[in-house]
Amino acid sequence: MADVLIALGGNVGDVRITFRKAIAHICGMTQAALLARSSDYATPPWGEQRQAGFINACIEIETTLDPHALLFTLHRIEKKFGRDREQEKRWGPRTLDLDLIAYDDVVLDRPELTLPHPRWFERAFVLVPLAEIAPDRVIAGRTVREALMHLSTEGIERLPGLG
Ligand code: A4P
Ligand code: MG
Repeated sequence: MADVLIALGGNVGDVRITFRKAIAHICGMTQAALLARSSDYATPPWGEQRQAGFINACIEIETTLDPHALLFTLHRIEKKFGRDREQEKRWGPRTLDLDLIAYDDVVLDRPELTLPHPRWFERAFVLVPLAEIAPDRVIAGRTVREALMHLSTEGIERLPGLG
């Protein structure tokens, strides 16, 4: 069993409902157990700033799928929830983005799959939810908590549960 951290993001449609359904699909389609789920956070758009604010969250799962099979499944789930990679810009609006942040301590350096995620420590919208569920997890030699100390969390707001 591998212990995997996945970041969820989106800013088109009812993103919190999309997350809820997507997490159910992730567990169903990857034979995974959900170990932890962060709160949802409202986050200011990063990269391309002229777009709607995002919702972000992180989950920790345990799965038997290998990293490539897992990423393939995550891409299928993104598509199911309306993501169209052909039509979108990098860092632009999207219904659902699923990024693999870490897969056990596996290190991979390929364009189609880099592990740990090459930009995980640059993004408060990933680290704030991640720090809620796995503050002491060591990724590429540093803890999530330590990485977050170097970033501004301005404008990031934890949202109450949907009930
Ligand atoms: N790929 C390689 N390694 C990985 C990995 N570890 N996990 C490849 C996932 N994918 C990986 O990914 C592009 C390609 O990277 C894939 O084909 C995959 O094979 P992508 O997720 O489609 O690309 P992207 O999302 O446009 O770019 P990137 O660099 O992942 O950036 P972001 O940060 O995900 O950009 N602002 C806020 N507040 N919240 C957000 O969630 N998201 C974005 C999107 C911009 N601004 C945002 C947010
Ligand atoms: Mg992405």
